[in-house]
Amino acid sequence: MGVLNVIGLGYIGLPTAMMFAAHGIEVVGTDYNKKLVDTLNNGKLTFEEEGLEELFNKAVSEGIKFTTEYMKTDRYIITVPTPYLSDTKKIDPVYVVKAVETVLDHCEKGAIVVIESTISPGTIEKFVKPIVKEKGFTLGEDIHLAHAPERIIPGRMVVELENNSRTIGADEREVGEEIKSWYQSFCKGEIVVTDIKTAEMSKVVENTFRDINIAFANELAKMCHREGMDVYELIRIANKHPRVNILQPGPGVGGHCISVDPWFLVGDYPDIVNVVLGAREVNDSMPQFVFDRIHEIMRENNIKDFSKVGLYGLTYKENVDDMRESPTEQLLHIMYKYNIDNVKIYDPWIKDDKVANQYHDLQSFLEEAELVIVLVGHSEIREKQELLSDKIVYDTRNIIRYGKKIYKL
Ligand code: SAJ
Repeated sequence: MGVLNVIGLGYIGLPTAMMFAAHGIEVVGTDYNKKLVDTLNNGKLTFEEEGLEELFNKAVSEGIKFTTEYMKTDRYIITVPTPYLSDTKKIDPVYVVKAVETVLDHCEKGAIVVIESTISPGTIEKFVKPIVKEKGFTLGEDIHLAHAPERIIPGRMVVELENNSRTIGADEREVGEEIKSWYQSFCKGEIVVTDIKTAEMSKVVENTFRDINIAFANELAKMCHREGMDVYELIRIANKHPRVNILQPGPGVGGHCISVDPWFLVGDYPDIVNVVLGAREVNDSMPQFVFDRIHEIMRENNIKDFSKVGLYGLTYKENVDDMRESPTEQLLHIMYKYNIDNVKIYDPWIKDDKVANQYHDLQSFLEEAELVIVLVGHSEIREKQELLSDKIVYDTRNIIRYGKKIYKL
């Protein structure tokens, strides 16, 4: 087949494109963001990840190209964002639709178009197939559609790209097998071929499963707080059961996957969802819970001014530089609503100024803070936690052992 054109060079598209290129496939990565394309062409990465630099170098030496143009070829992988509409919670397929339209304006007859972006069940049927028809193509002859969702976790992207099992959804079996052979160039995990709708649904369901499990842990944390019990001890004990595996509570669920995908089910099945919606609501309530706890702790310690409070961590989880849907940002929004705009903030992974009162080194941040709220468990704070010895610490991640006083979730 011809050159593989990967459309959308974000957190998923970029490593995926590089992985194909590093394994001998001719790849062109396309993104409409010229700045991003220029950065890559200047030999710089657009985000940090373990092993990404090496992969980048390998892909470049194998000839990967980055451009704002779509290629004329017979195979495409679309990895553009899929947000949800804030009112109905349904998927907003605008980027996928635009990408497919542009692909159809460029592609060769018989091209395979794989959508890798997470999409809600039925998206290809409802939004993508009609475009193919409108453009005068015959599905299954001029154009073949498929969905190949990814499963990689930020922080371990490169390892997981190579080792995770994958799903390919294609309504034409041979097309599914063909796409499987592309991914087999680098993927050591099992690759299951199924139909499009099952592939769409499975991706959303996997992230929803995790959301529900985290929500359960968060709900337990609230119960334990009321009872003065240690939720971590409770979960540790319950998890001794061979068929129980409760996840960890925290200040909320962020990232562009787990906090987004379950909403697609809520949007599509409003009369059925119950557990899914409840879990979303519990997880979304955590920044408010943390805010209320900060108040309690301040009262207890006679801290009257938020300028003495420091928030550690801005990213949505540890050791990534991604702030999308981050619980800390949600907490800050709650604070701004109450006109609290003087808390100190620091995150070793966020180098640019993203919020007010942001510090860029741990030492000077700690000098200002009497009460430190640990919101993200970056390796930095795990390793340097002795620096917290004379601080009052509110540890929402259960990682800190040093502090004048330590409060848990
Ligand atoms: N979190 C908790 N408690 C836990 C685990 C996570 O509060 O016990 C929080 C994290 O702090 C974070 C959020 O949940 O704010 C999500 O983090 P995560 O590490 O669980 O997942 P993501 O969003 O980085 O990546 C997920 C993964 N999905 C599953 O594990 C089912 C990944 O495999 C997917 O590829 C990715 O979503 C995606 O792209 O869909």
